[in-house]
Amino acid sequence: MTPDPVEASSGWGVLHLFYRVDARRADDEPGGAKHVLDAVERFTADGTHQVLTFVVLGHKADLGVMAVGPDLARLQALQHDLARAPLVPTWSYVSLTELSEYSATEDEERARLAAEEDLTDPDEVEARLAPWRERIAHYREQRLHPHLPAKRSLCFYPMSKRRLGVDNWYALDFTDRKALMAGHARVGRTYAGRVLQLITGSTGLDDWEWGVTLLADDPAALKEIVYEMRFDEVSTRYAEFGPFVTGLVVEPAEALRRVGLEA
Ligand code: 76R
Repeated sequence: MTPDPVEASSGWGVLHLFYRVDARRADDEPGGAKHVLDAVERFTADGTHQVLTFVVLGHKADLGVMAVGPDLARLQALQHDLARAPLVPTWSYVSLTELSEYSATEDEERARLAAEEDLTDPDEVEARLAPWRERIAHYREQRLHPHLPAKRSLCFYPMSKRRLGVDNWYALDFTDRKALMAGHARVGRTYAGRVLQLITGSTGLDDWEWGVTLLADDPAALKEIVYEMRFDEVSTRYAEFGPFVTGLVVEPAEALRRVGLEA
């Protein structure tokens, strides 16, 4: 029986699951990979729920599964189905996709066009605002309802904004936070095309405030963007980080082969 769907009023559910292969069980129970492939197949069958599988570098885990979709009950069912495989859970992270509270508004874009490009003629302004609106709509849609892209490498880490003495992000005015985030976004945009980021919110849901999933074909880009952001005030003064996990993104069947699970 399929449980009743549980959908958030805004945003999709995101589950990062990390496992070690139980080598003894894998040897004793051949076909362990099939449990995983069946679970993924069931989860993604509707064409909306998506999975990225990755093999993990280092001993924090062997296999990572990032699952995304509207129905939290379906995400839990995937987690439960995976429990049949010869896998030992090592870590997990729960979050929801979300829109940023700091995105530029149309009035701000209008003001920017006037200030930076001296554009005030209504027709010219409208000619620039139309594609801007379309780009923003597309961007917001991708943030809330992402299509998980196929890049070769990935890193995941949770983070929070600091609340310590004078460095308390939550004690800042919205205007100050917005200005700081604009600086952050400026750095981020220089990585457009090289690094895809999925920032998913987990305040109240898991131990940190956001999950950060970065995807890139070039693993060096993962290191460079995180390094460069450390010098940006939002990270320098206000960021706290959890553990980092790095993996190589591969199709589920191939990921299972690489960690020693046969179908
Ligand atoms: O409006 C927007 O959504 C775009 C501006 C933007 C916001 C609001 C943005 C752009 N980010 C935003 C929010 Mn980000 N981001 C991180 C990390 O390791 C570190 O120091 C930080 C981890 C990276 C690498 C990254 C990359 N960002 C956030 C938030 C929520 C903050 C809040 O709400 O208080 C976090 C935790 C966070 C962290 N960010 C970008 C990037 C990149 C590459 C961009 C440009 C994306 C683009 O323009 O396509």
